Amino acid sequence: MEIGKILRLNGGIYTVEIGSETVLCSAKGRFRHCDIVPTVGDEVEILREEGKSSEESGGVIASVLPRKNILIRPPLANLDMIFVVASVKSPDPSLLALDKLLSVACHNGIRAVLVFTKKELDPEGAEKLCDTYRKAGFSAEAVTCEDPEEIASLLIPYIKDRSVCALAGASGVGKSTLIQLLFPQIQTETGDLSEKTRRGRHTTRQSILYPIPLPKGRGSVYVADTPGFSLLDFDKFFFMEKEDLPLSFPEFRDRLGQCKYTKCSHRKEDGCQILEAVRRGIIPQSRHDSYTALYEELSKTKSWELDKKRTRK
Ligand SMILES: Nc1nc2c(ncn2[C@@H]2O[C@H](COP(=O)(O)OP(=O)(O)OP(=O)(O)O)[C@@H](O)[C@H]2O)c(=O)[nH]1
Ligand SMILES: [Mg+2]
Ligand SMILES: [Zn+2]
Repeated sequence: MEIGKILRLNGGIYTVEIGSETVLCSAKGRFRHCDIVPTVGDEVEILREEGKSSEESGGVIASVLPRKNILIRPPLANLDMIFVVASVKSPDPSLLALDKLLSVACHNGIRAVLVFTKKELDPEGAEKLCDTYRKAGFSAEAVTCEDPEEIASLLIPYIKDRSVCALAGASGVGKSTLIQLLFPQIQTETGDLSEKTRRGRHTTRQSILYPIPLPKGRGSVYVADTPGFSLLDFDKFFFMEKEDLPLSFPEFRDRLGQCKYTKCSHRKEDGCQILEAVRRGIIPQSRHDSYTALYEELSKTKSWELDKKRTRK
């Protein structure tokens, strides 16, 4: 049995990196009756199929090794960090979608760094967005594809040796463009937003993990390009119990447990320390607005629904 890493999934066929080769693998019916779905980023055990070259289906995924973490949307396993990408304009950022993604990352123990793209379209707006998120305790950078050197100098330091990182965000914000500018040896699909559908014409359709060799045989880092979500899809995606939500807002954490009521939901209660921090401008208003919206969304989700959605592919 050999161990490999899933780099992509296309039409039911997995591309698995085993040492220095890539092998196409199927998962057969093995996983149909359990909650585990082999996912890009997974470490897997592979059974080679005799008599077939690696370009054909060269193996079968026999098992998925224990995961550090797993995201359902975008579907990715074992992430060390995530660049949460939004454009300052075209498309306009949805802070709610951004905050939801940040919440999902924090909940799963994945470091999140914000990247605001297309800053040349609104430099002031870009700075304001960075300020908001830095105030909330995140790292945030504003970039433009017109300055690839700046992109590299700002973003590369976040990518640690041998780590797995992903770019995620709405469709058309420039995730594939960023990867292309950071790592010119990689061919990603990038495209204009079509006027009609507001989706990228060469939109990324699946999560793909690109291995990027480090110099002097130090191994690789892995960078994942992910399909941009349309906001409608993302709205329907539930992700945790509402009781866990406050913990997934890093700027809330120090104040939790200090409210007047132990069961404070931090929305409108008297003596709420979170609300007090919002009033004093310490916690950005937009972050609290997102918190309230997500809390209400999660309140409508029954836990059996959450389980179903959590295990759904
Ligand atoms: N003005 C401007 N346009 C940019 C910038 N970065 C990317 N774009 C354009 O934005 C469009 C979408 O870029 P992509 O990289 O395909 O976006 P994506 O996030 O990968 O989109 P999906 O694959 O659909 O999720 C392309 O036309 C890019 O040329 C930028 O800094 N400024
Ligand atoms: Mg893309
Ligand atoms: Zn409170």
